[in-house]
Amino acid sequence: MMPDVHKAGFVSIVGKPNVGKSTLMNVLVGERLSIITSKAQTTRHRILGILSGEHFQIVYSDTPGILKPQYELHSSMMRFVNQALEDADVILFVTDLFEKSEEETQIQQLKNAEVPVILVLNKIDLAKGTQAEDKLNYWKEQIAPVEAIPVSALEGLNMGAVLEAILRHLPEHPAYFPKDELTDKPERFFAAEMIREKIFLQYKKEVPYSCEVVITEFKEEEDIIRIRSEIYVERQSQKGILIGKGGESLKKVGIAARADLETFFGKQVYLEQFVKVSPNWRKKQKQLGHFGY
Ligand SMILES: Nc1nc2c(ncn2[C@@H]2O[C@H](COP(=O)(O)OP(=O)(O)OP(=O)(O)O)[C@@H](O)[C@H]2O)c(=O)[nH]1
Ligand SMILES: [Mg+2]
Repeated sequence: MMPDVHKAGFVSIVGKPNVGKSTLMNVLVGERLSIITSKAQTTRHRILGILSGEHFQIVYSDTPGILKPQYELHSSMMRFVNQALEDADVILFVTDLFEKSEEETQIQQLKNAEVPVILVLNKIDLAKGTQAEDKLNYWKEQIAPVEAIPVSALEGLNMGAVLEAILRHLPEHPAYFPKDELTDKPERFFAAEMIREKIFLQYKKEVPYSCEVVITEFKEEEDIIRIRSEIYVERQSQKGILIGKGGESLKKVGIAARADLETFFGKQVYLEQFVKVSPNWRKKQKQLGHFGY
């Protein structure tokens, strides 16, 4: 690359739920911006992660996993995916060893993309025999990507190759954001997400999916941040599960979230949690609007 050439562009990370998109973005950016859990549909928003070098700026978009919408919430999530695809200068299509073949529409969309598609095959740390090679060949045949890279985001394997591939296809352009900017989301968003991550990790079945976290107060004082959070569930029975006997379960969420918040913000955190019921919020456009979807 000529030293006086500057490259910049939007790189959208898309793929099915749970393939490791968020893990990959966090490693590529070097920050814990997106929450990660072993459950599908952890990410519900488009989250920018910006990596700036002297001669480049990569604006990653982590996105929700692609699925067939069952609720209004899912439709909003898929709108975030589509917006990220529309903005993309490069598409990072992430799949893993276990993902079954995509639907035909998905394949056509990737095949006909007007921008370069880089295929990232994740979780190769778990590959046996020729599994990774076979999957790579399958995807090369299906979508003819400009590059196909086997990686393990979890173990940081082949991350350099992904960065180099992106830089090869990034357009010449001045930086879009100030070079010290990391993301487009406010502090409150990350606070809410960290609490939601603990809920995803701690509860089973439909409870995590029925939860939404809203930060109603975020007051930064000299040596402490005071955060007031509201956790919305869809039914009264879920409220009981979330809080637990004598408030024990919710307390655990609070302790785990607070530890992460303190690391993230580098400051002591005082966290208040309130649980509320918003019947069937995932199906209600107006309520979703209030929640930022
Ligand atoms: N073994 C292994 N596990 C991984 C790897 N990358 C991610 N994971 C795990 O896969 C699970 C899903 O990771 P995420 O990064 O949340 O996946 P995602 O694609 O963002 O998922 P959604 O947000 O739900 O669409 C987590 O349990 C990760 O720890 C990898 O390279 N190897
Ligand atoms: Mg994710």
